[in-house]
Amino acid sequence: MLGLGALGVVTGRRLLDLEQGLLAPVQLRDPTGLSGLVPAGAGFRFYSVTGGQPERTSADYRLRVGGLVSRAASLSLADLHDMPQQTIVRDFQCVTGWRVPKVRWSGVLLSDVLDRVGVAPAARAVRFSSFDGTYTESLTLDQARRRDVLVATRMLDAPVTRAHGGPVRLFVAPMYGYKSCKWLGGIELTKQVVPGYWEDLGYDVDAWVGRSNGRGDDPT
Ligand SMILES: Nc1nc2c(c(=O)[nH]1)N[C@H]1C(S)=C(S)[C@@H](COP(=O)(O)O)O[C@H]1N2
Ligand SMILES: [Mo]
Repeated sequence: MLGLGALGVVTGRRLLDLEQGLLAPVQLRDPTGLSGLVPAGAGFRFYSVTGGQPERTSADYRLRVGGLVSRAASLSLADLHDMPQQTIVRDFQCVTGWRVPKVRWSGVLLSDVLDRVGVAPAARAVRFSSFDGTYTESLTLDQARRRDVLVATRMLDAPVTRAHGGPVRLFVAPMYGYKSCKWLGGIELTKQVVPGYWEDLGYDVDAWVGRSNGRGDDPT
């Protein structure tokens, strides 16, 4: 962990460079810059656009679900654990090229979370925000309803660690890793897709593995 403090500084500096337009476009397409070089175990790499790892304990964690819904909710970890649990085993593929084969993920279907709050007829998309205060992502409502999109509380046969976005992160199996928002804090139903953090910086809004971003990866 010693390296991560220094890494935060480097990453912060790098984001400053991004904001000031000092990096060439090709570097712009390298998500999170240097933080992606940090191995995070099991073949994963550690990503955080803020350079840090925000913390919520199991007791104080809440997932706020609102926007175009009939019953906005604030779900605790216990609420999520009380819902039907789903497990899927799928590869995890980052758009920069690394892939972790056959990762086991467990949690609640995003679709079940949406049913719990009641999606309003006008809603067509879902927007996710991280409690890191910066990262956002989105899906169309149809994508969000897929059976391979999880609000994940377990990953690699253990509770999702803080570094991997715990206690709760999104896992969007058919899409590149940038869709899988870490430190998931909010879900908002919206009229249309709002491009997320990396999409504002040039990545495809649809992030299908093997089809988007001009990459020829095998679908996961
Ligand atoms: N909040 C947040 N979520 C995020 C990111 C991030 O920087 N911040 N990076 C994304 C990218 S590009 C990838 S590949 C995965 C990496 O997950 P990991 O850090 O658990 O390996 O998280 C995704 N979710
Ligand atoms: Mo990524």
